[in-house]
Amino acid sequence: MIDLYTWTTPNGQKVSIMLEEVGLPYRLHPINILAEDQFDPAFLKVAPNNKIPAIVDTDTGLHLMESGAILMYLAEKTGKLWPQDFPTKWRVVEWLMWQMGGPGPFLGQVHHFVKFNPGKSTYAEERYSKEAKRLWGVLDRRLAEVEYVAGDYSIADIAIWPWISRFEWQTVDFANYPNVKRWYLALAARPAVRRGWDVLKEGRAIPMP
Ligand SMILES: N[C@@H](CCC(=O)N[C@@H](CS)C(=O)NCC(=O)O)C(=O)O
Repeated sequence: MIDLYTWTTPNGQKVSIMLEEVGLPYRLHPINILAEDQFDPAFLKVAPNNKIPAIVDTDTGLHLMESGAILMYLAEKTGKLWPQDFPTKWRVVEWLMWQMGGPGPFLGQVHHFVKFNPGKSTYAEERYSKEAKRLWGVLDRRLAEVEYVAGDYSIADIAIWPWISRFEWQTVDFANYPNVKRWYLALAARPAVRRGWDVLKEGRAIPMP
């Protein structure tokens, strides 16, 4: 059994989508980051960085924070969505790390400055909006070459997709990124993605371009 500590954000949705894809049983522990649940000392024991997502695997006793590490752990535990043949394995790691270092932090800053704090820093709004478009361009060029970012559907797609699902906050126009659109719609049609995206089972619909 996996205990999942999460909230309705892209980093959290990555893990619930993965759990739904691989079919592992899990118990949901909502951590309302707007109510500062993430600073509860009990949560700190599971997630020393005070951020969601985190898991505890009752089979192994391991607790784990950081969504990229959790995706790799669940993939290795189940033998799914992370091909282990050399060097294919590293193409998946490459795009997973790209998400962790690029779309995660930078699209997060677009949400922060453009969506929630407009007018507070023109410099930050311009800088992060420009970076958002650059990152979307990188993804679009990659997806012009391959069906999924690392070839076959993998944890790399699961890491990136929830960030793209917040496109309405990111000052981008899907019309300029046709390959991202094709890929986005393909993942949005997957029942496991739909279930995992609506992690708190609120009946919310995935935004459609
Ligand atoms: N690198 C971390 C980032 C986790 C993260 O930023 N989580 C956000 C929600 S998406 C959070 O818990 N924020 C609460 C806070 O910053 O206090 C991961 O990928 O797991």
